[in-house]
Amino acid sequence: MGKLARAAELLRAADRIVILSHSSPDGDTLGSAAALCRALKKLGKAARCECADPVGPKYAYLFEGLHAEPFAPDFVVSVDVADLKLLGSLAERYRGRIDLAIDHHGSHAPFARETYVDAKAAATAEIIFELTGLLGLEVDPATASALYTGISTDTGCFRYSNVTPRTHRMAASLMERGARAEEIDRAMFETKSRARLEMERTVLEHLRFFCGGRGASIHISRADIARAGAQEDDLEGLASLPRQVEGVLAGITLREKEDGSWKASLRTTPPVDAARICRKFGGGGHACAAGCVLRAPLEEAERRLAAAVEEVLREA
Ligand SMILES: [Mn+2]
Repeated sequence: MGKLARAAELLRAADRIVILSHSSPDGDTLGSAAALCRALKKLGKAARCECADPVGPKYAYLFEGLHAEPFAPDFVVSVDVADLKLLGSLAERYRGRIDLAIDHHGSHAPFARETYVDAKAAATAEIIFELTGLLGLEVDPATASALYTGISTDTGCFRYSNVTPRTHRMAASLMERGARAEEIDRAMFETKSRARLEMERTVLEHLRFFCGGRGASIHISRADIARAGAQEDDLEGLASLPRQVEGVLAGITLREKEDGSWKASLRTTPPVDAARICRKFGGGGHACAAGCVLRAPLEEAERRLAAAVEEVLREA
């Protein structure tokens, strides 16, 4: 397809629309869905959002006043979903029934009847904002806040390399339309649950350095998680902690699995290649972020990974 105007045309022709977000939803898939839902309702259509996983309290404001109406859809659109399997438990229900996919992942694996991907967009929310213009709609404050949420969360609050001048112009334009930027950014980036802070305290107690401070590791045991009362949400991004330390090129996070083995997440900075190290242990991933599983007691798992990192650093 290629043209966003075509996506607008398809949506305009539909009457009862279901909007799908990916599982383990983030601010972009939820913000995009909520904004599109509000826009479609303004056009007098029936619309509702669906996601395989519950929406965390942090994102509840996106859906305020949006009541999930029961109806049989005549059109299904996914937002920010790069692959059918990312729909989680909804994948089977909607396989072969998705009319349109709107996404910004360069790695998008087509699954919908028609697809619009803009890999230059920092967030799917940027595309949805453009789409509201094509639909001839004025963005109201609630919609502006939803779109701003998508853009801000997918850019790490405008810090990542995906940010373009267009991203900032859109954010400015959304603020002019009533997006509560300061409040949203505080909720997304400054606020932590008590359980999350407890987890940080615990993992920092376990923080160890090796290779003269160029490597660092932490671990998260099942007992630690239970003690903190932490949910999966509270653990998000913990693996990036060790590499945040000045001078650290390789950060290792070991998380205890149910069977007692340890899932390792490596976060590295060039010249250390995380995927290469993890492949030695039967895992894989990207150059800067990779993972593997070690069936060994914690101390041994840590020692083996540290040795692998040390070997790579010696070669570099
Ligand atoms: Mn996204």
